[in-house]
Amino acid sequence: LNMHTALETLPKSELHLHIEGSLEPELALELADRNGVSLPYDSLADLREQYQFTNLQSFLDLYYELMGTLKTADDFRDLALAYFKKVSAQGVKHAEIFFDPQVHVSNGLDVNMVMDGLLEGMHEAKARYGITSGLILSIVRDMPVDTAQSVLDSVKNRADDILGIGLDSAEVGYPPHLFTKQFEEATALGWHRVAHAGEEGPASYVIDALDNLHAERIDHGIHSVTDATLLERLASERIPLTTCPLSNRRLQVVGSLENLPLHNMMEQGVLINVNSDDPAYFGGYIADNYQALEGVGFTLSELSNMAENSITASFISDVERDALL
Ligand code: ES4
Ligand code: ZN
Repeated sequence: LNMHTALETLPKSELHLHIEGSLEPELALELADRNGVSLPYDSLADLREQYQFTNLQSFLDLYYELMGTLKTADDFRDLALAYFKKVSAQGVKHAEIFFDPQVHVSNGLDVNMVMDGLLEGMHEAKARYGITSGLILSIVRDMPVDTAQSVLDSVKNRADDILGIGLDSAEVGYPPHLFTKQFEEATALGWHRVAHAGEEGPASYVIDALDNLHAERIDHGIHSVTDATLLERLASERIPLTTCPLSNRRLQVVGSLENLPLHNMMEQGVLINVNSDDPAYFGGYIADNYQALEGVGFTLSELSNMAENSITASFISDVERDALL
């Protein structure tokens, strides 16, 4: 068994995946055509040239624009199924996937329709590929707080269809505590709590997410490395970091993969796992992220450890988890 295949077959969970970030350019153009959405690109080649990002915002601009091609429940089902089909060949047994309802609502869609489409795809993925999954409603932190509150209000009556609440989008200037009330309400609904922090923002935002949102996992979190006390806390409280190597490189959060502080944080006892973030934008799905780390010297034993961490860090029941480990 060569290394490449070994990394594809390692049983793993994906815990940091924006389902809209799995929208491949081909599908975006097909949906634009089908749904009568006009995009300022003449061709696939023209669109492909837009995927050169200099920071988080330069990516978000394209990501939000292409999200506008998603219009119907079938579009969301097809999007989810295309993702699950890809990762079914990459060892993924379970996925906890983000969606950005505020953006869909601002595009005129009904959040319940979006969820129905995604849940149908997730249900079908269980039947076809045996992959279990859950939905994380992610707050888009650079949109007005009342738009976050209003999507929460719209889905409260179907709280069991949602696994958790998240926090994503442009980080700097939008500290976690702005959403304390929404995270409290989510907790009352029985949802788990995660938050993007320490991607472009500082370690203090990670602390903010832990103290004020009571986040159970931190998405990215790599800037935690600048604060030794925080690293000790992440280790002792067993707060996993869902890291995304290809994302960090493509958004120039790090100059090169060698500069990612993963070894450092693992040595301090922080639970690190590997994810794709927005695979259609960053040059690869989850196994490609494992392979990229292998390319900069991570051993099979370290990578297996991270795959095992991804299952430990998931929100599935102990019974389901034991079956995967
Ligand atoms: C995202 Cl890479 C990343 N960071 C923050 N928010 C996001 N939403 C989608 N991808
Ligand atoms: Zn993300």
